[in-house]
Amino acid sequence: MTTAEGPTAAKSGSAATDKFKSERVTADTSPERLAAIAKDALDALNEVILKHEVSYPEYRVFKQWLIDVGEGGEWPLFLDVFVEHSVEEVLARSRKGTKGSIEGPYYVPGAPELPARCTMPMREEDEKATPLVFSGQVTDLDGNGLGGAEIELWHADEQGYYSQFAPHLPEWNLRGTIITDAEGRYEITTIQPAPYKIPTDGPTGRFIEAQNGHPWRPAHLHLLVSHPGKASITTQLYFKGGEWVDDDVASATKPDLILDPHKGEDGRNRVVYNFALDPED
Ligand code: MBD
Ligand code: FE
Repeated sequence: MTTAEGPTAAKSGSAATDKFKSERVTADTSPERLAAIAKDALDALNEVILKHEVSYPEYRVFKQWLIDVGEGGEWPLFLDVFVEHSVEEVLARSRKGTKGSIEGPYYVPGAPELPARCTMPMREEDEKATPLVFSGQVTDLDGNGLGGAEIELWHADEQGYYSQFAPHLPEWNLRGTIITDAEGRYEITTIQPAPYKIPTDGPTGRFIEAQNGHPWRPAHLHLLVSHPGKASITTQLYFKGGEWVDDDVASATKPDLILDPHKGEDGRNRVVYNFALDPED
């Protein structure tokens, strides 16, 4: 949805690009490995052109689309929706603990610290959504509680918007860094987010339309759980029976990551989910 004060593809796309560029990324890839990956990537693209007998007009439209994705700041969005799941799949091969999922384009480090029992930063009147009380324990692979673990939690509001990527929201709305208690436990009060619709007014939206896809992700919570001496886990949690859980445009759901909240006596939805962290790589 695009409203006067709501986000647009161009605005949230360039915000995601600006955030990404401020991070300064590096990788310790050897020149030999880089050369092999670059060659295979180019071979794959050329293979598609030959297979489909791509014409000059089609080639030029492709070139223009690539330019549009860059100018609209949509590379973080496009890549995280259509490619990141494979990178996560590779990482998951070496992990035994809690299942991971993709980070997506809307993580922001440095969210306000909150105690183990807390309410997420949100607007007045409880954010006009179903309250969700999310509790559990962070442990190592042997089940030992990890006190002082950090749970970075970020998610969309009931309209599907993320703070810092939609200009009408307070800076840290629905973003927090929760510190577990001495036993690794936490109880976080937040709200149930809505499904997320990829902006359809930009080049990523046009791409989705062109392949007859839909632009939806199921409602989800994003988490990054970390503790000194342990491997951090970036993951997402979804809601049982929710729309798009079985058809995520970003291919990022897993059976282990689906919550089944139940209404408590106080009318709030409650759910328990525990995290087990692998040892440091
Ligand atoms: C999201 O909220 C998201 O999590 C991903 C992966 C892509 C676009 C929007
Ligand atoms: Fe998301």
